[in-house]
Parts: sequence; C-alpha cells; structure tokens
Amino acid sequence: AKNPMRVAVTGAAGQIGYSLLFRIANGDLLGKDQPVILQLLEIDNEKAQKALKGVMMELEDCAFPLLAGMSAHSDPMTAFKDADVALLVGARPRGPGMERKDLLEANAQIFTVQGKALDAVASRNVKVLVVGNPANTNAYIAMKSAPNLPAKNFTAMLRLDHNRALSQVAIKSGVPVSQIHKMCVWGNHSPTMYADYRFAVTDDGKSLKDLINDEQWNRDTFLPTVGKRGAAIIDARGASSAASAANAAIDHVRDWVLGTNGEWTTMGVPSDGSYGIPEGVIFGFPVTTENGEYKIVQGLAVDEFSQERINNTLKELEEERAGVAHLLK
Ligand code: NAX
Repeated sequence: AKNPMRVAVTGAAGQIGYSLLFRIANGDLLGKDQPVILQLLEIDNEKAQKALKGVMMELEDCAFPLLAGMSAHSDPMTAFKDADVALLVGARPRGPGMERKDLLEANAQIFTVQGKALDAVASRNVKVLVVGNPANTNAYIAMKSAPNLPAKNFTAMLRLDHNRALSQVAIKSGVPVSQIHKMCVWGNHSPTMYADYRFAVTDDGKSLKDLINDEQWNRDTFLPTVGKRGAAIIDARGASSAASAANAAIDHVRDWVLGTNGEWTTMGVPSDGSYGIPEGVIFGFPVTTENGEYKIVQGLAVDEFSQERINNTLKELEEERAGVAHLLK
C-alpha cells in the first residue's frame, strides 16, 4: 500500500471546505489507491474551531477507507507540517464598508503568514493551490513569502472559470463537454478573466469557433456570462459557489499531480514571461501537466481582440500587486 499523503486545507469549516474535504477523503483528489491525512486549519476562534470539530465528526462517520488520519489546527506552523498539498481556501471576505484596498491588505497579511509557514515546515515539493480571493494576488504573496520553496509550487485557481466556460460552449454548440478539448482562460480570477475558445476542438478535430460562428455571442453573452457567473450564483442561491468551487479545486490538483495526458487545462501559475506576461505574475494560462509538473502551452496566436482582453486582466493584476507591494518588503 502507498504511504499516506498529507493534505492541508485552510478555511476547513467554511462552505467550500464542507464540499471539498469529503471528496479528498473519498480519493477524488489524489487517486483511489492513495491514502490521505487531512491537516485542517481554521481561525483561532471558539466558534470556528467547534464547527471544524463537527465537520471532522462527519468525516469520521463516513468511515472513508482512504482517510488515514486528520487533525485540527489554529496555527499554520502545525497545520502545514510536512504537507504534500496545501489548499488555501480560507480568506477574509469583504465586510461592510470595506474597500477593495482594505480587502487586499487584510488578505495580504493572512497569505504572508501562511507563505512563511509553508516555507518553514511544508514538504519541499508541496503543491499549493490558492482558492481564497483575490486568489492570484494571494498566491503571489504566499509565493513571495516562501523564498526557500520553488516559485512554481504556487498556483491560483482559474479552473472554476475554465469549467464554467466549457459548459457554456457545450450548451451553445451542442457538443458534450467530454468531447471539447483545448479550452483556456487567461489572467485574473475575476470578471476581467478572458475565457478563450478560439483553439477549442471536438474529438474529431472540428473547431468550436467555426461550429459556433457567432462573434457577437462570444462578446455579448459568453464572456459576460462566464465573467459574472459568481455573482449570478450568489443572486440565485443566496450564497457563493461552493460545491462547484470545491470541484474545481479537486480538478486542478488532481490534474497537476496525476497529469492531463496531453489535454489542456487552465491554471493560475507564476509567469515565465510567456505571452509578454511579466515574470512572476500569477496568471491564468493554458497548461498541460505531466509527472507532477505543468507546462504553459506555447506558440498560440493572440489576435487584437484577445490581446486587448489579456492586457486588461493583466492591468488589474498589476494594480493588485502594486496595492500590496509595501507589505512584501
Ligand atoms: P466561507 O466564509 O464559508 O469559509 C471561509 C472559512 O475560512 C471560514 O470558516 C473562516 O473562518 C476561514 N478562515 C478565514 N481566515 C482564515 C485564516 N487566516 N486561516 C484559516 N482559516 C481562515 O467561504 P467559502 O465560501 O468557503 O469561500 C472561501 C474563499 O474562496 C473565499 O475567499 C471566496 O471568495 C473564494 N472563492 C474562490 C473561487 C475561485 O474560483 N478562486 C470561487 C469560489 C469562492 O468564491
């Protein structure tokens, strides 16, 4: 039998945690033959820690064969000890009267502390996925706070945007999602992200762009629908995306660890300068993965419309980065 892998999850008593933990323990994250140990972090607050205990009671009550152990933490230095995977879900939500700048700063503090803790105690190969918003900038802060870990180990979640885009294209074209390849999303996990089906093809190589053949739909329906989907879920459900966000986190890490067999997916990763994105900016790119490493898909044509969109989402990320620069000294 395989040795258990340690998966740290922050914000473990939250909405996304409630969907995520059960799927990890069920083997959806790392494979049906891979035992896992869950190391769960919540804020140092009686109510949160009590709620976390409740979730752990339910995990026990599932008697998952792959769940080899679990522990509750209020300190990232113990929660991240020897972690092979770290899912950073917990973040400070926007409170009443809070400006975007206040939100950035509150989260910058959290992700500085957590980046330092990962740097100090996690496995040197830890794979980090930041889900908590603003996800790209939080991942950037954690990466910068962990100089002894490879920068490439820090990623942000664009997969929910990617999956949303896939489903919208499938509905429009009538081609099932399972038969659509080479979808991607560029940029920030925010309404500025650029979901791009120009390269998408069916199993038999037909272009989705040609099949749909409707630029106005792309501009006026598809991009706004994907970009504002989070708000539409809040409006309909009275709560933000949780099960779909947990599902996307599972997809992201599973594909990173187990490989995509040549298929494209989208990950927010530190740029290596590809497509003119400044090095180090955590940006959504089309990637393929193999042997636990991702590679940015190279050589894609960027037309004028796409360049405009990419510039726009990059500009937002650079503003966010400038907004927290003073905290990273
Ligand atoms: P909840 O408010 O239900 O849960 C968050 C949990 O995190 C709470 O239990 C809180 O106590 C905990 N927490 C806060 N600060 C913490 C810290 N410093 N250490 C440990 N735990 C901490 O939010 P939920 O709906 O689960 O969403 C979590 C985050 O995911 C939010 O930031 C949200 O904006 C973000 N999302 C990101 C998405 C993406 O695609 N990247 C999509 C879904 C989601 O909106």
